[in-house]
Amino acid sequence: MARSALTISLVEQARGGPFVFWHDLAAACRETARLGFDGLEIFSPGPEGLKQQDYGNTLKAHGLKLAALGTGGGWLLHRLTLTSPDATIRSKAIEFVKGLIDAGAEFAAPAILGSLQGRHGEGVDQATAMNYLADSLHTLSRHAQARGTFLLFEPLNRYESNLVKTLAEGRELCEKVGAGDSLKLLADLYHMNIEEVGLAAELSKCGALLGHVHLADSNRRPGGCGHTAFEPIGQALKKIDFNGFVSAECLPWPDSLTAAQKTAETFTRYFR
Ligand code: LER
Ligand code: MN
Repeated sequence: MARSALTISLVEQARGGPFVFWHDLAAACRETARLGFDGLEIFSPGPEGLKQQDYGNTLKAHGLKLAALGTGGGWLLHRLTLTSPDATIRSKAIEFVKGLIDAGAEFAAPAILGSLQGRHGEGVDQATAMNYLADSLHTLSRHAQARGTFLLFEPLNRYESNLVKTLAEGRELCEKVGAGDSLKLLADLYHMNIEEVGLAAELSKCGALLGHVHLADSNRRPGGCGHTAFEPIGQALKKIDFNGFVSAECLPWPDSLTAAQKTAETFTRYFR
């Protein structure tokens, strides 16, 4: 059965982005637990910034699981990517992700590789960028496996990257990397709404390769506040026995608490 999660950003520079809660981890945990969610996903400035938060104990005190750790702070704050033409930047990006894999592994939670994947153009052609990406995923998923966890790779819509936009392309890349269970796909319903022909059909094709879902409606507002049809999506996840997190990476619209409540209703109705 799918598990439910909300998101929090601890990165001021991500302001305006799709996270339910902002900055106050204790308050976010309190509300997340009160509404009956299973876990919380954290977008942090990186391994060092995360260490300053007593996040493990705070989550535990509220009976919550760490759902996943985002790595996009490495791009947002340091302009690191795995496909930069600059080898020093690529290797710093790898170290950044490894640090978050290690942090997540303490709580059996995966790290997410999303915006840190970068894009082709500006000094790196498509084939080279895809090779850099595949090599990095190989290194990072092996690192995750050695820590007893796995890595999540997230296809992004055309306005955010030009490398891997659909789940089919994501599946192809995972096959090429050949990392087995240590590399899984993250399906972000907002990106999928832009790129896919059919959401439920594409989710069904992922089977056990699907590791995590980002839940947002067509407009990136909380699920239930746009025009995405969640019924067939929920059914598709049930059919593949999805037991990962459906995590609300959505705008705090109209405010954080209402977004959390709306997500709880949508999750209970379609995904429980
Ligand atoms: C960004 O749009 C996104 O969906 C994140 O999960 C990627 O880091
Ligand atoms: Mn996402």
